[in-house]
Order: sequence, then C-alpha cells, then structure tokens
Amino acid sequence: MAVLTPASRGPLERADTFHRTAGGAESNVARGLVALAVPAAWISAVGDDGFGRHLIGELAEAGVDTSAVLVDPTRPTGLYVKEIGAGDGHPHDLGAGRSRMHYYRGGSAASALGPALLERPRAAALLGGARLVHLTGITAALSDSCLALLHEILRRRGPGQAVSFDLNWREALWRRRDPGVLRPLLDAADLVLLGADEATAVLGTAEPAELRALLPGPRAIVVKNDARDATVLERTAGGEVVTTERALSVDVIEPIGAGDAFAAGYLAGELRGYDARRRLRLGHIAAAATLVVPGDHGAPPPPGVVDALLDCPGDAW
Ligand code: KDG
Repeated sequence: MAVLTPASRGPLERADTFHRTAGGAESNVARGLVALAVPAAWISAVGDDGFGRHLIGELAEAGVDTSAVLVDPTRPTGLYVKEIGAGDGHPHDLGAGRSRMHYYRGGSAASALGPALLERPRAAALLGGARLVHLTGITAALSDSCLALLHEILRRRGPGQAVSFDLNWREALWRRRDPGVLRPLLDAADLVLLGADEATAVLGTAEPAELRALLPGPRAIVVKNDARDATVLERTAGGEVVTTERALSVDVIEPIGAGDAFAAGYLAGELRGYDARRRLRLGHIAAAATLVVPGDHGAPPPPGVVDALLDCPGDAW
C-alpha cells in the first residue's frame, strides 16, 4: 500500500503536509527480511499509477524481488493515511502515543487478486521455489477472491515448504465480512503469529494452552504481548515447548509496522535455524527498530550489534 504520513502530529484536519512512503503488512515483512539479509519476494498487485510505481521502485531498491507484482490498469493502488496523536487536548486528537490507519483501498488492485494469480508463471515459480510463504489475515478481509487465493496457496503448499500466517487483525476491514473465516486459515498454517489482543478479539483467548486447543494444526504459535514479551509454543519430538522472551524497551515514535518487523525478525531466525530464544530476540530487535521511526519500516541495527544482542546473557537483554 501507498502510505501518507502527516508531517505533524494531531488530527488530520490540521495536517497540511504529508510524506509518501511504502507500507502494507506483507511488503513490510518482505522488506524486513531483506534488511536482515534474507532474500524475499513480494507478490501482490498495484494500479498503473504513480503510487504503484513508487511502491515497486522503493521495494525493489530495498532489495525485494518485485518481479511477480501485477500492474492492473483498471484499478488503483491501495492507500492508507496515518494519523498520529499529539496529546494536546484537541477534541479530535487520538491522544499521545496513539495512531490510526484510514484506508482508501475499496476496489484497489490488490483487493481484486484471486487464485488466477497462481497461473501466472512468475508468481507460480516464486511460490513453488520458496522455503517459506508468508500470508496475513489482512488479505482474507479484502474480498472473497483474496480469501480463495489464500486457501489455494495453503492447499498447493509443496513438501518441505512452510506457510507462516500473521493474524494481523484489522477490525475496520471486517465490518461487512465474517471473521470466522480466519480460524481455519490459521489452523492450516505451519507457523502462526498473533498479538495477545488480536487473539482475544478473534479467538476469544490469548492463553497459550487454550490457543493450542483451538489451533491444533500449526507446528508453532507465536503470541506477542504488546511491548512486554513474546511467547512461542512449539510442538517438538519431546512434546510441547513454551519459550518466552522479553521485548526491548524503546521510546516509541509510532507503532504501525512493528508487528510486521517482528514477523520478519522471527522468520529470519526460523530460516537460519535459530533456537526459540534467538528467534524471539531477532523479532524484538527488528520491532524495536521500527517502533522508533514514523514509517512502517525501520532499518535494524548493523549485524555486529544484532549478533551481540542475540548472544547477550538473559539478565543483560
Ligand atoms: O502492519 C502494518 C499494516 O497494517 C499497514 O502497513 C497497512 O497493510 C496494511 C493494512 O492493511 O493494515
């Protein structure tokens, strides 16, 4: 999605100047992976417009493979506008530290995606050759054809290929759609990521044991607990193993995109064969880098710093 971020905090009626950046949950994850030196492609659709060209250009420049992104001349690129609270008492202000997304994406190019995408040779080749395919619940909310596409990707998963699924609950997108479609998607994935608040909203609980009973399918379930910690429940040969790691404490500028950054860090760790503690830490490091910038994506610290953080003893973390 194209993103317009106001240059100043406060209600949109007061915002005169906006910065255009790139966002969208899945492209954020692809970008986060590449920033951690994990090759990634983003498959989606944009309009034949300036926002779409900017999005493809920015992601390609960041090193994401955009060769399978469809340019649809009949529909616009999805857009969202950020609003960031100022906490200055204005009657329409969101409050300090709070932000909101305003979507302009009805009828967008991405919302018209469907299983036909899988017949396109480049998309099929990328999906077929990937060790890991990352999907999110946002796509499920966009249209029936997008929902069908997710089911088809899960159904066609190849041997040795893993599918990760981030619930990414966006209430505003589900007002006219049934969120009951999300649970079967989560349960069909190999690895599920979700916030404790999202889990409570969609599944009625964030308790690890109760979540496991509701989602017996995935090998691993990662529950993020706001800024506090994250827990992974993993089915191993020795039984279910639960690992929790505290989040890093940072001065938050704006939180949108931090969940995607966490996913990128965690998945990078997964692809590198890290143990659970290091996977969670890499997620927290990437999330912290995004929490301290106003955009959807913050560059992670240099590899030497990342390694030092991954290796530091528990009481120094
Ligand atoms: O996680 C951040 C995303 O929510 C944001 O980039 C926009 O993809 C987006 C969405 O639909 O909310």
